[in-house]
Amino acid sequence: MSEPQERSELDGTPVGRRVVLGLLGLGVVGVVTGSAVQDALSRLVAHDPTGLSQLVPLGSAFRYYSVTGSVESRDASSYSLSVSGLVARPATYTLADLQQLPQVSITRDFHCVTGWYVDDVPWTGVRLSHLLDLAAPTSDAVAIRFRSFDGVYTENMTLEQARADDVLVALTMYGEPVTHQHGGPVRIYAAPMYGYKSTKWLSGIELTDRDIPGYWEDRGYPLDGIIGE
Ligand SMILES: Nc1nc2c(c(=O)[nH]1)N[C@H]1C(S)=C(S)[C@@H](COP(=O)(O)O)O[C@H]1N2
Ligand SMILES: [Mo]
Repeated sequence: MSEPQERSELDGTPVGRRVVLGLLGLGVVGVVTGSAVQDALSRLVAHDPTGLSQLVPLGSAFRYYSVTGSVESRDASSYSLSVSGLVARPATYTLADLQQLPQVSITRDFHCVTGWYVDDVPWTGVRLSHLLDLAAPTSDAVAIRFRSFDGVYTENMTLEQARADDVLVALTMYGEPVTHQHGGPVRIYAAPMYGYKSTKWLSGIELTDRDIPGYWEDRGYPLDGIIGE
């Protein structure tokens, strides 16, 4: 597996990492540092069949990910979300438009495919299925391509997956507007799927006639990304 290029913006160094690495018999402490160690360890644990992951203190902290260095901030005056492609009614939503649509709350564990997770994260937002209903996908539409205003990140999902009740265009996290670091003002939260499916800094929802691999799918991550599969 190629080295993921996710960059963690988390500077802190968890206590006990060397101990943990030692426990796992991993001899690479000298050649990797900082978040690289954490990511390597996360991946190792994620794929470790021994159950050691339960002993390792990786849970309960978000890592902030961006595949680009820094991302411009957008707020109520500069944010917009387009719904386009194979739809009868293309639309562009401001943040206020999204806030006026019916809001749904979900609390779930957040799982990155590299092994870290956070328990019981509360989100609110508009069901993606609601925006899809408003857009009226044509009969050719089978999938979605998400875009980010970071200018680089893309994601994909089948229309069927996107219509699940627990896939949100998320506006709040922990009861507050989604912060810039977490992909605000608007990001996807796709509860059934690993974190990479939850596009941050969401700018576009494009209906397509095939499931086009996104940024991480092009780098080997599963096309579906369902947690546990
Ligand atoms: N635009 C964008 N969205 C993204 C990513 C990214 O790098 N850029 N990383 C993904 C991955 S791999 C994960 S685990 C989550 C992390 O969300 P967080 O940064 O809020 O913790 O965002 C996902 N969405
Ligand atoms: Mo991730």
